[in-house]
Amino acid sequence: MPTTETPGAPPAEERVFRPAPSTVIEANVKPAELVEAYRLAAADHPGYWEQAALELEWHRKWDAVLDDSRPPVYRWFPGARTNIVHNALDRHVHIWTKNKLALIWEGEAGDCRKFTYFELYREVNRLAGALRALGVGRGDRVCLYMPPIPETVVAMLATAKIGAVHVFVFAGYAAKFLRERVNEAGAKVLVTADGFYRGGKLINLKAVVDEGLADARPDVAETVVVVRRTGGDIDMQEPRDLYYHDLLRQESPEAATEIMEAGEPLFWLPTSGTTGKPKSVVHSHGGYMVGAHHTFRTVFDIKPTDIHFCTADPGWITGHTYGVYGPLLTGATVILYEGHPLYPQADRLPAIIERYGATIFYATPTLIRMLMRYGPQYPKNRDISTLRLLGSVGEPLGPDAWMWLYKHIGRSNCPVLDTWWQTETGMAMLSPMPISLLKPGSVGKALPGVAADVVDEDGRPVPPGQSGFLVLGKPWPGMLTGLAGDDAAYAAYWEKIPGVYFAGDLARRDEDGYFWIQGRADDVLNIAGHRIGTAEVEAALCSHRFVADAAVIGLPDKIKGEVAKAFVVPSPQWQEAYADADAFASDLRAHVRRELGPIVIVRAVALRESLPRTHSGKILRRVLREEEEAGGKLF
Ligand code: 6R9
Repeated sequence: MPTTETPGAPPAEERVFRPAPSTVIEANVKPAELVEAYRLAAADHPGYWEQAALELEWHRKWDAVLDDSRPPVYRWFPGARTNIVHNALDRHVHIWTKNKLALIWEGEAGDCRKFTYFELYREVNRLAGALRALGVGRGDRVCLYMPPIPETVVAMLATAKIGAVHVFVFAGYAAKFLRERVNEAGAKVLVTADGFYRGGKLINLKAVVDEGLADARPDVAETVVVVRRTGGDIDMQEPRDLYYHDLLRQESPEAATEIMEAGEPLFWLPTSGTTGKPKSVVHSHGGYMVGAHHTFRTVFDIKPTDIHFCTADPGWITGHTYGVYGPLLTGATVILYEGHPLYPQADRLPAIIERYGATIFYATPTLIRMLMRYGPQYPKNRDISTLRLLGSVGEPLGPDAWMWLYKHIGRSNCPVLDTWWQTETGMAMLSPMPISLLKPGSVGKALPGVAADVVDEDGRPVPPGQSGFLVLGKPWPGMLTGLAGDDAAYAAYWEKIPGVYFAGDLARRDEDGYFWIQGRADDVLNIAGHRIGTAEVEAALCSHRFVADAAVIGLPDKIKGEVAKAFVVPSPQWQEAYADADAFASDLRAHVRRELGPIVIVRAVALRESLPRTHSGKILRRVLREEEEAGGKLF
């Protein structure tokens, strides 16, 4: 049962940080407005989201806000018509944002390209025209296998503009994965690049495309549009392969925007797959647009002067929602960068913040931990005082990384917004607001209009402090409209706990309604009948001063059922403090015991230089478990 209280539960995090008075005074959503938002959402859930929808332009208004007559299929804004690109791009060309910077891009070598809304609009229109000329139309899938370059944003928007559906395959995925996704999507056109730079190396992306398409279905990827990024030597196959720039040369800078039904698909996106089997999540023009716009405007508190630095690759949901659509829907300026975050120098990201005056920095715990290893001095020679908000997403941040981010990047002056959400949710669901009291390690409360709860297996809410399943009780506009070609898997989200959406995570909620994510339910440890989230043990390990990063799995144990095994990335100075790895390991075991109580037994500790992660940076505990079963590699 996940409802038992964690034995000897860790001393609840007691630190609380208050926003600066200026943050409160200037916030888009001030305290009284937040109270009112919660009140309205509780009294009239669709009414709350209707107000959010009215912040955008529609070609036809909805017949109803929400059609929930056939759960678990929910249709947001049935009858309404729009196109997300109308709101993200077209409408800016008629207002003051026309000549504002939409996109700032920095290549790994420090080369920079900037696009105003007007320039981006014209480029998107050219590609939209070219795609139409290639026979792509409403509902057709276009596969994007793109590195983080401006043309990637152009390709997403051009595809959506003509009513086609973009299916992004992150450029780090191998040929086989690309082939499977292109086949699954039946994509006639694939947009890619010759290559890109990462960590000082030229990556020949087009070679992977050629390999992936070699035995793809014959009716897919009839055309491959290739952006010249590196000018590297590639094999262009006639008549399949066309250069992007050749294609666009003849095209008009004006193109009509296809007017879509709110529920029509905007994109498919394969989930990053910590469990192995990818699922392609489908999002729509109407609901997703409302969710992305509203949360970006309110949670990220976006102002006309903001420069938003989203470190996520555009190929992940974070890149889609808060790297492309959210910023453009709100008329913000967004920074996109190519390459490795620590190359050519460890302070590359602070250098980007300094160079362009970024005001918001949104990153992942993995990235933050990478920066933390440079110690408290980091980033000493960079002026990052333009920052006013920090965000994190993707994994539990943990109090230690939270504090580091708050102090060293935020100068104890910027709220840390730890946002919990998923590819499936499309938009942030749990998060502090800039005016909230902040608790290091917590993802804050459910946002207004989000009905999150912590329940037991039967769907009964568990008391504060106890661990349970994190569920969403009501539909929300950013939600997935389905999984490509798999209705049963879509329905399964609502079946594990009847009637509510189960996200797969375990959480606790405290007396104040703040959520604490404990990790994936699949990863949970069961020690002597007590269920303990991996995140909790990992956070305890990371609070040790010689631990840079940690992952935990369960080992079978005859008496306890399960005990923990820890994989630890030590910080560089550990060898000065301990005689050997055994001494370090026993201190770590004692440390966890002190932090979490005697029931949490760490049986073994393995020291590692790094942890296996998904491309988007999530720890692959499955791989650690497999290694362990195959004999492990204990140090
Ligand atoms: C946006 C994104 C979703 C899973 C989710 C959860 C984990 C995301 C988190 C977090 C703790 C946070 N997750 N945000 N865990 N704190 N702030 O990452 O989507 O790639 O689909 O992953 O990521 O386990 O269920 P996605």
